[in-house]
Amino acid sequence: MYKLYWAPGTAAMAPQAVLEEIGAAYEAVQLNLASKEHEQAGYRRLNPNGRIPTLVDGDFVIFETAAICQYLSDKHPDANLAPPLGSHARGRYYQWLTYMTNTVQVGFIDWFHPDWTFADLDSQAALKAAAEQKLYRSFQVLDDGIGGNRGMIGDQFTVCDIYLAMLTRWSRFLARPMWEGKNIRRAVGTTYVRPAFQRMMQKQGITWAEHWPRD
Ligand SMILES: N[C@@H](CCC(=O)N[C@@H](CS)C(=O)NCC(=O)O)C(=O)O
Repeated sequence: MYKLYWAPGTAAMAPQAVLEEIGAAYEAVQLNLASKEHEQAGYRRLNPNGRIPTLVDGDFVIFETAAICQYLSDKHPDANLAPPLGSHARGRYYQWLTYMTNTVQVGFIDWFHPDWTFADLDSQAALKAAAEQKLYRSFQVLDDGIGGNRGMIGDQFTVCDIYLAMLTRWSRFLARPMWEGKNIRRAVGTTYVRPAFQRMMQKQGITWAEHWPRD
């Protein structure tokens, strides 16, 4: 049985949605961000960065959200959450997942937590402003990448779509949320209504509807 260390609305959304998609049994271990449980020595032995999420699979421990999602989808190929190895679609899947984690997610971290990089307030404000502009450019890249397709990887629902939905929910705090991109909005609109994604949100005690634009 897997064990997922999580906190509501964090990057643990994606691996928990993947666990729900594959129908695997798992124990969800909630960490209290306010009391900084994720920074304590016991958790740092699992995740030396003291970040959420972490997955434990027997005596194997893995951190980094995108890595956990890929590990789980590879272990459960029947769930069909990744294109076939060696296919162009698989290459595209790597491209978008890498872009979302190493560019977009990092942009969100700079926007939400400029204090993780700079101590002084002026530098924090400058980083946040720059991150926001970079995020808007990356939202456009994602929207153009989806184009007229159903989701990020053609018609196939993959881990990339789950990741995109997670990032989109985070963007609700920005002046121009990701759903302003019509292709992102269409793609994510088909993800957050999935029963697995809904179960993840229900288990995390988080919502979607009030953040989503009304037509
Ligand atoms: N690159 C890491 C980033 C993880 C990360 O920064 N997680 C946030 C939650 S979304 C966290 O641990 N925050 C701790 C805090 O706010 O103190 C990953 O994808 O797993």
